Amino acid sequence: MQTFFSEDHRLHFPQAELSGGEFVTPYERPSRVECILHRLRECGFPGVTDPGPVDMGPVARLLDAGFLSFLETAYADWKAEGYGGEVITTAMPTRHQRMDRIPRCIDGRVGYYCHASETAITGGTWAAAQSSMASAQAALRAVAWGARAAFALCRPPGHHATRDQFGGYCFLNNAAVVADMFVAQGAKRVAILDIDFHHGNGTQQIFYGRGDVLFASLHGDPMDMYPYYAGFADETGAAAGEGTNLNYPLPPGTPYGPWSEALDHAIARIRAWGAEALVVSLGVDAYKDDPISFFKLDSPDFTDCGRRIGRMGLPTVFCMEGGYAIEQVGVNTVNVLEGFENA
Ligand code: OKP
Ligand code: ZN
Repeated sequence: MQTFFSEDHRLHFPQAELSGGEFVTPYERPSRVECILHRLRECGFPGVTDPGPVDMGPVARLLDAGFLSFLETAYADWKAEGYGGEVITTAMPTRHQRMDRIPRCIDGRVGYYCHASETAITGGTWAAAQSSMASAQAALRAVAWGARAAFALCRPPGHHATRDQFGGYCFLNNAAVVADMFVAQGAKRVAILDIDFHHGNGTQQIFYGRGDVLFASLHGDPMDMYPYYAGFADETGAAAGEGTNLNYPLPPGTPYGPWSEALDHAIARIRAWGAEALVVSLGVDAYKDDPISFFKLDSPDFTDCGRRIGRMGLPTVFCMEGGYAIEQVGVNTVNVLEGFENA
């Protein structure tokens, strides 16, 4: 399968991430994708294609207009205020506070459009997030034109970004836009399978009330893990979307056995529902040595996982999400793709 990838991801590399009360070098760093590119080459995957420019039409159709214009000018607005550093929020509206007023000042706006303060916006973030989205859209086009599958090597990732909030290293929800583009092209039912270690709260939020896009996620139990306030099993969808949101929260230390049982369950539900196309939020942070995660998958397990996804027989777009064990992120990611191709 073809890979779509933009070098512009480099424009996003904040100096710091707030982690454990300290500023550390962000886990979500450029070397992650270099490692994946290296492994793709090593395994004889066809060349990597630059996606060309992003198409903001489908993005603007799905996401909040105020949020998009906020992202575009956040860094300039921050600098115009006289601030010296990168854009990091201090406050966010929480319970007992007003959610229906968008502050005028940049400090207030950043918090309004954010749900987690580990993630900084730099001068290059908007361009990088758009280039990540462009890769996802190019992969969608390849599949729409007849390829069985395509790999969008997205960076920064997207699945934590809601309709109107960034956070969790994510700015624009690539997988969500791809799913919505499948629908716009005539698919009646599209499934998103999120195998990243973290719950895809952004994707869930975007489709929670819709019956044409099913979202299924395997992830660390939010009682023990970010994003903490979403991802529970009783979140099943609302209104037209009732029954089309499937969460599989799993406890610390979960190995491949129970993880793959949850995967099979999700796959069976997606099949029974009658999905015509599949978007995979491909994170490999379920790996046993991931520095910020707590599952125990080993590298060969990712091959098996890819095989199970491949057996679904659906047109599939893979969108890269997380995976922070830098040495193994290439092997684990490409294992999923190889398993899929050899299914
Ligand atoms: C993004 B993706 C580290 C805490 C990190 C945010 C995690 C975002 C993960 N001390 N919290 O889903 O891989
Ligand atoms: Zn993750």
